[in-house]
Amino acid sequence: MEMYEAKIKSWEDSIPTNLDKIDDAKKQTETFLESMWDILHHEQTHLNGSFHETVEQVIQKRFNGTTEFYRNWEDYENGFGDLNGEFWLGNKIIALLTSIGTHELRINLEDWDENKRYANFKNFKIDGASDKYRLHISGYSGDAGDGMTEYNGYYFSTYDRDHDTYSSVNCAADGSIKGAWWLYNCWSGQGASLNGKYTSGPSYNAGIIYKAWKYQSLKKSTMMIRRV
Ligand SMILES: [Ca+2]
Repeated sequence: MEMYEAKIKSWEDSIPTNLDKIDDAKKQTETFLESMWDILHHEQTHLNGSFHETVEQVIQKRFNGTTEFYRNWEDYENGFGDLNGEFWLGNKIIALLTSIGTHELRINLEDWDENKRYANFKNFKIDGASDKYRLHISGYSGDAGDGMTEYNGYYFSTYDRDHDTYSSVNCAADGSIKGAWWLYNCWSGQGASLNGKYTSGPSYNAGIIYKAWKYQSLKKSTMMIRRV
């Protein structure tokens, strides 16, 4: 999101390169993150029209396909979409937000018949750009099934950046996925792919996929993080 870019840039510029000043760097990072959470909280409050005791930051929201999610590495890095509609907050900011402290992830899902399920993860964090936004996730609970723990430790991939472990194919660009995710093998286990190209109904090809609950694509998904 453009609105964060200036802030991130000023934070990056403020980090000392001298290792003797590593404590200063840590302090500045913490201060920066506090201010980012404040900004995000204001936005969420503005959007929701109410103030929540617990700050939950939505990092992904999809419900009608108006925002194209089949996008490249740079778009996923910087974020895209509309905070009032469908969007991906951006890997850069998600990595920053989860870089200090412990964060939970909650995933809310809905199918085309308005059935709803959820999945919580007690620990959620993604590494920075130099580590290809590698995922760290554990501690599942919920009623959707655990579609995420299998991606723990894997890198983020997009159709133009193949970081999966399947050598002959870029899974993110494969017709059955067409998404951007922490992919390893194209499909295995109870895989999820919540950023797949939107479908107009339940489909086995692309779309919002969360196989731990259903093999066919879903209508809606929301991913949100919370500091604990
Ligand atoms: Ca590959």
